[in-house]
Amino acid sequence: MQNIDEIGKQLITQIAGSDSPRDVLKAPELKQLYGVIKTLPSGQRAVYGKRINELKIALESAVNARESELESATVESLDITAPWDVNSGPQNLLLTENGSQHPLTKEIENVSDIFTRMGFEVIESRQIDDDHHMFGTLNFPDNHPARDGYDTFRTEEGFIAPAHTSTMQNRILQDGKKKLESGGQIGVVAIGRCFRNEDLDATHEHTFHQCEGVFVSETATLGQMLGTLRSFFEAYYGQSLNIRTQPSYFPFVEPGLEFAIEKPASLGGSSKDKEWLEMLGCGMIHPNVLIAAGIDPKKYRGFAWGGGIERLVMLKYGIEDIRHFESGKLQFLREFA
Ligand code: FA5
Repeated sequence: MQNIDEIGKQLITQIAGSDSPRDVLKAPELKQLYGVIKTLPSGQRAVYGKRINELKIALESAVNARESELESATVESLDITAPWDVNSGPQNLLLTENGSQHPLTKEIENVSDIFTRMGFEVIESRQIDDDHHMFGTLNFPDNHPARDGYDTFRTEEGFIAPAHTSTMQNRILQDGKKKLESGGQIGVVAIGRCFRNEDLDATHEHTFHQCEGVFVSETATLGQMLGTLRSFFEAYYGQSLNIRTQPSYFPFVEPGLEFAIEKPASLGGSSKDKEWLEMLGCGMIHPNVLIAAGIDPKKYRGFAWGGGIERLVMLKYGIEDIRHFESGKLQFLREFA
């Protein structure tokens, strides 16, 4: 019995210092101890067997403790930030390539930077909305045919995937009300995804991005709006541009305009045949839209615009089909890496 205690102590000490503790259980001393049972008179076997069992349990728990100690030491020393050398690592792994920003992400950052420099706050638009923000606060009367023009996707619960970023107008106006009341002005640009259930072609996607601008002060004018838009497009395309507007109808602006730029020679325009490219819809914010946000239209006036980001980028880089953006085609994406 004394032998069991001594051998047990020795093995437990060995286990505690071993890098492969389970191997200690194969020690010849243990085999000898187990072998003794057969040689004992039957009266002593039960007591001896019980002690051997206790020893086995003690050794097993010492092994488990040591194994978890070793495991946690390994985890701690693993440096996941260490550079991996493709030549010294395991063979036959796929080589990885550096990823790059999606061209739209890059251009959205570019657009945001320009408006930020002009003094606008830039926010992201929502990706799920409701009838109230899509139509109600934007002066679309109930059952008005203009609602159908937006080809909206709706969930069974009645939510709407926004078909334009104008769904943000009421929120921007409500949030900025206090600024107006304390003598300031509202100047916010909202950028984000829009969704339309319409036929797809080279210039129409079901999912695309828009950039919405909202400006309100006591003295805002249409001239300021045209100046703001011209400055933006000239900064974005890096050159001076000819601009033109023509009347258009949107229930949430009065007057409503379509804003176009003349295709410059550097972007494929011809000096012989002028080509006018419609870039966005815009206008002076309708008094009913200001009223819906609790802003007095007799005291304040504002302008708003909304334009597609993809078409802006397509012109800049001569991209012929809008569907490339969402296609996930690496050949297309690598051109912007
Ligand atoms: C609107 O969406 C209005 N909310 C714009 C507006 C805002 C007017 C504020 C007045 C004041 P429209 O449906 O024309 O307008 O779309 C604006 C721009 O979004 C288009 O000029 C185009 O660049 C882009 N666009 C619209 N539908 C698609 C589509 N299916 N795929 C890609 N771009 C699109």
